[in-house]
Amino acid sequence: MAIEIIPVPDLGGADKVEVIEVCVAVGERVEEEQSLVVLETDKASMEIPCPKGGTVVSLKVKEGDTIGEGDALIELEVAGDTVADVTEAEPAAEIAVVEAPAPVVAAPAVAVVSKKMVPVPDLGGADSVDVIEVCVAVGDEVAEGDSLIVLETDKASIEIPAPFAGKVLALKVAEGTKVTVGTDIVLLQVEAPATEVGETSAAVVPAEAEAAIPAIKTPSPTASAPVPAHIAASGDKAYAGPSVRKLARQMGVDLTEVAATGLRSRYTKDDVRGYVKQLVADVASGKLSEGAGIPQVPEIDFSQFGDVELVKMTKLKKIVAANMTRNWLNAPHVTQFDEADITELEAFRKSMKGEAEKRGVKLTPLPFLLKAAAAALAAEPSFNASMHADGEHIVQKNYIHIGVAVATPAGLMVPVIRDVDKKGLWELAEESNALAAKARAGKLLPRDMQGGCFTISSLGAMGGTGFTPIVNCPEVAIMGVSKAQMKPIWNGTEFVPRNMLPLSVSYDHRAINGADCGKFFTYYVSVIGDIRKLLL
Ligand code: CAO
Repeated sequence: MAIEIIPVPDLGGADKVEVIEVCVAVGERVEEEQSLVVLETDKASMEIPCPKGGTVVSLKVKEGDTIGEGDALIELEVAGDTVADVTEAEPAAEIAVVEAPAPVVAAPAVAVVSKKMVPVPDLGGADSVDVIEVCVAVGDEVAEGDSLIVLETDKASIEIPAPFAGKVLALKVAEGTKVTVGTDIVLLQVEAPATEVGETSAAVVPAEAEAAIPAIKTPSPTASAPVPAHIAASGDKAYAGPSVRKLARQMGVDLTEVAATGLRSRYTKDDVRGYVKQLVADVASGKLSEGAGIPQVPEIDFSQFGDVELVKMTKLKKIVAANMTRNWLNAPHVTQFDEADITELEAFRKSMKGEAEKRGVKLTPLPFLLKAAAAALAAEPSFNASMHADGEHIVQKNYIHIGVAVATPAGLMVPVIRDVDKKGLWELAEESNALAAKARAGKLLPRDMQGGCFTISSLGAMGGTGFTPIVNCPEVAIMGVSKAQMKPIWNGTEFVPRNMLPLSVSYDHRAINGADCGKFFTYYVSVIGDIRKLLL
């Protein structure tokens, strides 16, 4: 038996993502491909499968953690002895030089070089001190000097910095516990030559590391010297450590607006995150629109009119709601409507059904719509652009990637098909089938949803005669497809039955003017009406 750390695999470009569900428990036997955790970005949720079978020894993440590629997910006991044991059950500060685990499916190997325990340094005489904040989580990369924990005496709060850079393998303290000099704080995985670390004895901080830990003096009650930056005066006023202030700065949060819930009115990272979450929710629900000059929708107690129940929104639905509000408010929308005659297209598509079956692919109108969109984007480049953030430029794109809106149980997702102009109809059919299936299974990766130039939202299978889709910013246009139906069309001498497809195009009027849309749409409709034009 051997113990392996299963890391977060390639997340397709996502940097830090949130753990929204841990699907396994310590002691549980897991099979290969069984989901370990569910991660959620602002675009999608994805399940991370176990690359091999084994028994869960320990969990390295919990719900709410933010993790990235290569971070430890779980410790797994597997058959075989190819991987060295790196469990926490080993003597904590004993230095082990172990080989990198054998590569697992789609996951980068974690090279554990050595482990060092970081203890509480000299506290300048303070005895038993409260841990009021743990600033790191298992899997975090810390740089030398980053705060590990915050201690609090009755006179001051003290941030204990990491004496060296490394990755947090295990936390030895928790908020609310008491520590004293020498108490273990965290076990760090550090990269150092084996010979150097091999000499370090157990439970003793290396001399060079100890030297790096400043002796932190607790100010005496009468001290009049300026309070060091990492020591905030206590009292009635709420205060925050550097890590919390840094987070607040990164998120553009003014701490004076935030309610502090930590010990002795101290701000915690969760206070900052909670504040931002609430803001987002308020924007999505319209509560926060007053400040933007938009009249607020009154909050009503609907139970006065009849029976009601509150249904929790999924995180994805909340994100989609916030994005829709953002896009609707940022892009001045215009929507234009037209109908395309798809009588010939449908006849051709139906004639290809047998061939489609042989290829094991479903040939709907969608690949044709995609192909025509690529042709129209090339013909009318103002549609294949984005507003530059500087407000002074347009970003003109020389590639054609098109998103397809897919309704999934968790909410709306828009996977992107790349280089639509270079792909054939069969390839587009296969790819759109596969991406829609992946979206519905909650398996889309961030890279599957990035880089779109234009979006097609097809409600054709459901019905409707037309709708006004919201532009998927920073794209500048989106097409809405409704249900095709036979209609009597005047051909100049008589009414003839034609299969008419209702289409709408919403565009950002900052980037596209009405005449551009007229050209784009007319060309699009003519190509869909006669797909031989795609060959020209
Ligand atoms: N008119 C008439 N019939 C249509 C049609 C249209 N415009 N579009 C598709 N159909 C038919 C298909 O041909 C298929 O019938 P057959 O099997 O007889 O050929 C049937 O409807 C079902 O198609 P489908 O939905 O499985 O496949 P699709 O390629 O048309 O669409 C997808 C794929 C992913 C776009 C769709 O399933 C989906 O999720 N649509 C929802 C998008 C959405 O929610 N948009 C709103 C976003 S808010 O702006």
